[in-house]
Amino acid sequence: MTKRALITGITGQDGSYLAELLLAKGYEVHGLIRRASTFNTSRIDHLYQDPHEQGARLFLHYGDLSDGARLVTLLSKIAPDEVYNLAAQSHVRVSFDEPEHTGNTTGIGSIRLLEAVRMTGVQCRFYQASSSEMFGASPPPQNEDTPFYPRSPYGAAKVYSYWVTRNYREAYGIHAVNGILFNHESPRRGETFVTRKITRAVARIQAGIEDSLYLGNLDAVRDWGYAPEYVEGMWRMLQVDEPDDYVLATGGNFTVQDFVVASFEHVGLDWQKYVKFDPRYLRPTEVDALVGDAGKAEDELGWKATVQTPELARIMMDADIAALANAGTPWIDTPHLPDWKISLS
Ligand code: NDP
Ligand code: GDR
Repeated sequence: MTKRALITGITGQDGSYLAELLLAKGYEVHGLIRRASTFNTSRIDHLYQDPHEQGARLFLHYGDLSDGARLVTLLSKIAPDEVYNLAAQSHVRVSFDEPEHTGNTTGIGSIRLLEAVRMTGVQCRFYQASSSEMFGASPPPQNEDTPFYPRSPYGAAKVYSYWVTRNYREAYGIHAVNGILFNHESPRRGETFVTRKITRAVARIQAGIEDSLYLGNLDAVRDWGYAPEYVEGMWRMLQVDEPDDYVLATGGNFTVQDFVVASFEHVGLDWQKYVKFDPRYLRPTEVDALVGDAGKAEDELGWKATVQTPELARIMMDADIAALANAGTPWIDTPHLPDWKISLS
């Protein structure tokens, strides 16, 4: 029997890798996408199959985590075996600017989806994209038993989603699990997260398109892994018959400055000539250090990260250099606004 999966957030970094993985495993994959005035499917365009074609296994549906009725309709129509809830307003700094929207999507959105599962009675396994940001101010190393101490509206919303996922497991017997994932990155990472912001800028500096990179706090410690490995861990969590919660991490311990140095060194440039400080990128409350202990996932799922942060920086640098070479000079044509440039935060 072909297994059927529903992925919210399929157009994001993780959703795109997970869709690839599940299609490769023979699944029929359904993805929730938001209606936008521009195309927002660039990360999954290479997977697109005309639904009219015989044998198509990828299907996209308009929907939004703020629209509970739509989630109920989709759940009953698709009747998936596995649901991966990856959709979220996922940017920590932006969550301070848009706290209510973040709560509505990243927090309440999860219970809307869980309610859709409960109300329709569809027998499925449910994965919730929980985050190391929930640990916040709790000192490293962090594992499944570390107390939560979120430091942002995003982290607080993820704590809510974590607990409702556990509650629906205990209250209604839904096979629901939390994957507590530490930072994971890739060439598909959104351009405003710090790793991609760095590798994209270094490629452009090397190409002579830009001459500086503005950053905030360089001292934060993160445990950066490689996203394709992490989606494999998500899938493994749902294959275990007894639902449980798992941390995925590399256990590595690097500062933002370490990532900057590795990226500039990769192209033979001195980072201190180009990196400048901009307080706009500081957060009202920072998470100083996240370093994960993924021992439980290794013991019970056989999952272990193999790509450590320095190799990740090289992968992302090479991809950004190649993307620039292939695309030519990526200026948007703005004939009426000759001095206008996009500013990414
Ligand atoms: P991205 O920001 O790349 O993708 C987020 C996805 O959610 C996009 O597909 C986006 O759609 C969609 N989305 C946003 N708001 C809504 C909404 N209201 N309704 C429906 N869809 C919505 O995130 P990642 O792929 O990096 O992360 C996946 C999940 O894992 C997120 O929940 C994130 O918080 C969590 N996480 C991520 C970690 C990481 O290091 N990457 C670590 C731990 C947890 P659109 O493309 O239209 O914007
Ligand atoms: P994070 O990722 O907040 O850990 O959340 P991000 O890459 O945004 O920040 C990492 C660290 O870098 C510092 N920093 C900057 N960050 C950004 N974005 N831009 C800058 O210019 C900059 N300068 C310094 C930050 O202060 C921070 O300490 C990510 C997201 O994917 C979440 O969805 C996920 O849950 C967590 O990882 C685990």
